[in-house]
Amino acid sequence: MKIVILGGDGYLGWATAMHLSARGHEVTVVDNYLRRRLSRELDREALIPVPNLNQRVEIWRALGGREIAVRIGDITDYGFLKSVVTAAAPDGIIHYAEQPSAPYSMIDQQHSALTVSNNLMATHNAVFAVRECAPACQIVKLGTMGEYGTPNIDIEEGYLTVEHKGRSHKFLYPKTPGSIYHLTKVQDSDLLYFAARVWDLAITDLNQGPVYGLETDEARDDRLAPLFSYDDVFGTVLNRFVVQAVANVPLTVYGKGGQTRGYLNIRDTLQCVELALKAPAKRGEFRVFNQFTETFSVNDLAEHVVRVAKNAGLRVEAKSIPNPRREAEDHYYNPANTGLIDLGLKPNLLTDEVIAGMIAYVQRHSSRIRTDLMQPRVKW
Ligand code: USQ
Repeated sequence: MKIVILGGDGYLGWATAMHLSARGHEVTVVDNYLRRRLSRELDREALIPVPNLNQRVEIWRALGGREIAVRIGDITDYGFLKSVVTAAAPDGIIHYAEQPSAPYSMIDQQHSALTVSNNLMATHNAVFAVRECAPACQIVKLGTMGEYGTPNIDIEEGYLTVEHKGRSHKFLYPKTPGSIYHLTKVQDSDLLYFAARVWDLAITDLNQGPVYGLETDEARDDRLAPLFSYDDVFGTVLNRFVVQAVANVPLTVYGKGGQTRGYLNIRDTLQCVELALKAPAKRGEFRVFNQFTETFSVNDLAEHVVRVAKNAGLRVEAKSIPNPRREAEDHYYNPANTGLIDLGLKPNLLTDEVIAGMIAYVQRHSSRIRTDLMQPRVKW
C-alpha cells in the first residue's frame, strides 16, 4: 500500500512509519515538527534526543530499511497538504498530526487556541484533501478513549442505540471529554462522521487509551527511538512512573488514584493501525474502534511499577499528591474493545518483564532525566 503518515515525527508516527516500511509498504511521512517545537518552548524535551526526520529516514535506510519519503510542512496549510496527497496518491492516510497533550491544552487561552486551531484544521484539511484528490483513499485517524470521559454506563465502540418514546436510533456515543485537547478529538470525530456520511469517505477512528513503552521491533538503534516524554505536560502516566522510579522520585499519583483508563503497549498501537489499514472501512462508513488492551487504575499502575522497580534493586515509593485535573477519581469504567481483537490483534500485555524492560531502557539514559519535570504545573 501507499501510505501517508500525517504527524510522522511524533511518539507514534515515526514508530508506525518504520513498522509499515518494514512490511513493504511505500511510506511518506509528513510533519512540521510542531511537537518538538512545543516541547522546546516549554523546556520539556524528550528523554532520548532523536535526529530530525530526514536524518532518521537516512539511518533507517543505512540499516537496511526501505526508502521512506519525507515532506516537511504544515497540513493546516491546505495547499501544502493537497500537494502531498496529489504526489503520493495514497491508498491510506494515517492522521496523527495533532497537539496530543491534555495539560498543554489547559495551560491558558493561547495554548488552548493553538490546540483547537491546529487539531480541527488538520482534520478538516485531511478530509477535504482526500475528497478532492484521492476519494478512494481510506483515512485512519487517531482519536482517544478520553472522548467518552467516564460515564456511569458501559462504553460501546463509537455508537449507542438510543430508544426514545418507542422508537430507536443509532447515534455517535455521547461524549464528555475532560480537557480542551480531548474535546478537539470529539469534534474531529463529528467532522469525520460527517465526511463519511455526506461524501462517502472511508474512515476509521481509533479511540486510543494512554500508550506506554519505547521499544518496537524496528527501533533497533537508539537514534530510531520514539520521541519519549516523561514530563508533566507531554508524558503519559506509565511512562512517567517508570522514569520517576529510575530517578528515585516518588511516583506522582494524582489524587486518590482510582482514575481508570484503557492502556496499551506502543507495539500494539502499530498492530492496530496496520490491522485497520488491511481491513479498511467501506466507502461511506465511519468505523470506530476502542484501542486499548487492558484497563488499570492509576494505583494499579503505581503498585505494579513499585513492585518491579524494587525487584530491580531500586528504592521507590508511590505518593498521592493533590490532583491538578478536574476528573473523577472513583468511577465506573467498562469500555468495549472487541473490534480490533476480532480483526486479529494479539495484545502485548503489561507484564513484569515489560516494565522491567522499560526500566532497563530508561536506566541507559538516566543521565538525561530532569527531576524538575516530575511535579504537575498545569492545573484545571
Ligand atoms: N496521572 C497521574 N499521575 C501522573 C500523570 C497522570 O495520576 O503523573 C493520571 C491522570 O490524572 C489521568 C491518568 O493518569 O487520570 C491518565 O493521564 P495521562 O496523562 O497518562 O493521559 P491523558 O492526559 O488522559 O492523555 C493521554 C495522551 C492522549 C491520549 C489519552 C488517552 O496524552 O494523547 O488521547 O492519553 S485517554 O487517557 O484514554 O484519554
